[in-house]
Amino acid sequence: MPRAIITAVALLFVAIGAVAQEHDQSMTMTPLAQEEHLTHLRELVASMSSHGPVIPQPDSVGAAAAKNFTVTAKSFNFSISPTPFTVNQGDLVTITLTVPSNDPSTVGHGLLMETYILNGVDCPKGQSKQIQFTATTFGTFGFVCDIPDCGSGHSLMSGNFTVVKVANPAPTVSSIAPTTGSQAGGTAVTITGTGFLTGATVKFGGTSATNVSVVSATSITATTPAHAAGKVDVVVTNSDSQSATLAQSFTYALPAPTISDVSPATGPTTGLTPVTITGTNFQSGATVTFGTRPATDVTVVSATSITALTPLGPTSEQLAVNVVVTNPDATTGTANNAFTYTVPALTVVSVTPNLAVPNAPITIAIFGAGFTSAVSSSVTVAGVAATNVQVIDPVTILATLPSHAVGRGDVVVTIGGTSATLTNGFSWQNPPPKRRAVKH
Ligand SMILES: [Cu+2]
Repeated sequence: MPRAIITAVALLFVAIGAVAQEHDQSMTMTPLAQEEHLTHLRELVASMSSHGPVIPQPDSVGAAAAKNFTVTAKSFNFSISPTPFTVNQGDLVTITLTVPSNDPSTVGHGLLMETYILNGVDCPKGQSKQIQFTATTFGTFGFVCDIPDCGSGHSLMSGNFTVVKVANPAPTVSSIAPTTGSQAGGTAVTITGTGFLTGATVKFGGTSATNVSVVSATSITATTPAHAAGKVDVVVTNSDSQSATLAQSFTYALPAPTISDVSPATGPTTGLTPVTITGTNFQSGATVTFGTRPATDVTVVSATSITALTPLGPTSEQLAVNVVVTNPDATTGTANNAFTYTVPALTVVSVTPNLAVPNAPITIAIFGAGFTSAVSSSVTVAGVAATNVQVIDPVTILATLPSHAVGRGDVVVTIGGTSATLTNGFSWQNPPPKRRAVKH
């Protein structure tokens, strides 16, 4: 502002003070005159100031440091202790404004400051007033006495307050929990990262979150806004405009699937039973499990129908299993004990390997059906008991055969009181003689 204008403003200021002094000191200004006076003082202190964009006062104070000053207003200057009248951005500033009881003024003085004390605080003689704010906005802030009739030296009462800009590191966002919520919003989430400042805002897919609370520099809690289904970016923006984005980190999920029917509801533990699952909200790409095993040939026919082949059943006696549909967005629908496996007739189909050299133990895999660990099982080959008999699944048994002479015999699997035989299923043979050069 050109010096001439400052001078003119100052002269006008003096003139107002002089006019006020001509009247009875007890006469108060009309509300309109008071407002005009404040407007004028605000213009004056603005002309004395140079600062960054005004950052509103935070809801809760998380100040970097507490800075206390005593500002003694007297005819006709401000004396400030300690000096300089300077703080760092983010500091919590407490000003004790006092007017000595022996001050020559009759009405005391006041303090009006650009940005921070825009309505002025008046202080009668012999009293103190406490003023507190967080130095959110950096820069130089002019201040004046806001009582125009404090005396003829009133226009001398001015000064500057300085807030040193503090460059905060940009925030970072490392995680959000939970990572999924309803399209309707309302999911309470915790965002973890670094450098969060009081007053930070959060957006999900460009829409502002609600109930944002900066718990600490590394934690923010918030409530998700409503949003269409899909993955969205989560953006934290600090009060200094620096922001951090965790891309595609929150999923607005479609409603979770439900299962109302599994048909047929039974099938053998050998699996491969074609079933139709009826329900709601099935998404393309959904997967299905029966107990602990994934179904095969899963086809999402529609949002309400899935066809699949059952997997192998359990080897235990627990033959009723849960059926679970899992959508690609990780939501699940469960039908408890919706499918019951039946144990088919005990059958031995094949043995791998089915021959060995004599006089050495060997482990074989026996394939068949109706295998279960619910009752005890045993295996004999050519009448000799195998050891380490393990039911791996309803169609696989592992067993170790002791060493045996050349020969062959039946493979017999006994489970509970039932046996099944693969006739001449295993043989011991000497290796073929070493080949000599073939003569032609
Ligand atoms: Cu004054």
